[in-house]
Amino acid sequence: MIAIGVRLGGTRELCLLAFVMLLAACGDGGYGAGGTAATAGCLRTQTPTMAPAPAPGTPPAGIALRLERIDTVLGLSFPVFLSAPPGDMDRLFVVEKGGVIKVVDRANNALIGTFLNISNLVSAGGEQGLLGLAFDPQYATNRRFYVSYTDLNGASVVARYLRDQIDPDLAVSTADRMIITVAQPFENHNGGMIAFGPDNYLYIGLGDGGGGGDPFFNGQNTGVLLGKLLRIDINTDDFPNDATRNYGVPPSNPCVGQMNVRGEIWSIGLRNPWRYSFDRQSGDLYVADVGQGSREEVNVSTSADGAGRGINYGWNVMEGSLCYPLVAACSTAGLTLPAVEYNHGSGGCSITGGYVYRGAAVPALQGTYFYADFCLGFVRSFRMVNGQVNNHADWTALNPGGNITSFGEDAAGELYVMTSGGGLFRIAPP
Ligand SMILES: [Ca+2]
Ligand SMILES: [Ca+2]
Repeated sequence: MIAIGVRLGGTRELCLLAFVMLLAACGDGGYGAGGTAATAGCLRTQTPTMAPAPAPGTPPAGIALRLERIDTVLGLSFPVFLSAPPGDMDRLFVVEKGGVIKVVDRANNALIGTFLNISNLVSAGGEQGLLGLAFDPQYATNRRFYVSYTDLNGASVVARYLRDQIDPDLAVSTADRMIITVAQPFENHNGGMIAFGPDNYLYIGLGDGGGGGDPFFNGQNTGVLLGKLLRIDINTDDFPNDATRNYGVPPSNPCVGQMNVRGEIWSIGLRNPWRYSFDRQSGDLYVADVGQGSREEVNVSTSADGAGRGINYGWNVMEGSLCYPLVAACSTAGLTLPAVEYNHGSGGCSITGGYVYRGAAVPALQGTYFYADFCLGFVRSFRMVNGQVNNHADWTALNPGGNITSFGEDAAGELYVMTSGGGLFRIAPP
């Protein structure tokens, strides 16, 4: 039985008790204070206007969904992610926070085996662990995949591994290449999501470094990588003399060539972008950023609008659409506000971002984005239509019970939801 400390009033003590608050909107000891918005010339300066999202209602009439339990024989320990290689309709790869990736037969939900076990490299306390997995777009031919974890020093690491040359259900146990290591000042807010964009660059989400309130103002500091969404080219090495950085910086990144600004930056102003995703059809970017003590948020940036390029998502000048801290006045100039947010008043604590549905099992769900709350365990959805939130809905039939750590998307575009207690479910028609 895993103890879950529920956040009440946002006190630091309760957050420390909540050691499995993986997504943790925790740590607000009150010593943070709102920062000043970044002024780097490479960032977007226009503040988009958006009508307030409607409150969630009942699901659209005529669409019924259920959770199909698939963890029955898997014995999962704290699953935090699920993915599959492009085009692989036969298998699911489930990431356990402790450092193990398991392979599951998609047809009968049977455990095929352990794909990779790097638990000896991973610190797995609190929000730490093996947190992300991304298969190379050319995985079928180059056998490469990428993992994101906190190492034994607590630093955020992205490393490349290879599938075994013979056995497709097994990975080579040692890393093929270390991609990047970013030191973390605190144990919380590690981000950890990694995903290839439609441009085949690797996007890396990093939280603000933690501690509560962003005490070092990393979110708005364009000279550091924490509190950012990064975009890198994993097929080159622009830093041949630096063993800790083995990647390229795409020349099309917004801040390349700017003085004192990290070229890896794609978006800034993030607190803990625990999960984000690209709509596999449209390329639109959905970033769910975990809030401090008041607001949880989903940000949507269309492909036509650059899919997050140069966007300042606001933290720690703002938390959602509120100034941070609440008592302060702030300017929204240059900041992009969320498409959807919800507050902590009803027990919500930490957003778990999901995916836009592009599967085949429920055609009426096409284009619908799902998200959840870690504490409340609700699953909600909405659709973006002409830049506005439509059909915002609360799916009581999809509440799995327990703490929702993540969604997953398989090669066919079907979606999954999982819980810290080991539950794994497919979102399915009745
Ligand atoms: Ca290098
Ligand atoms: Ca924000």
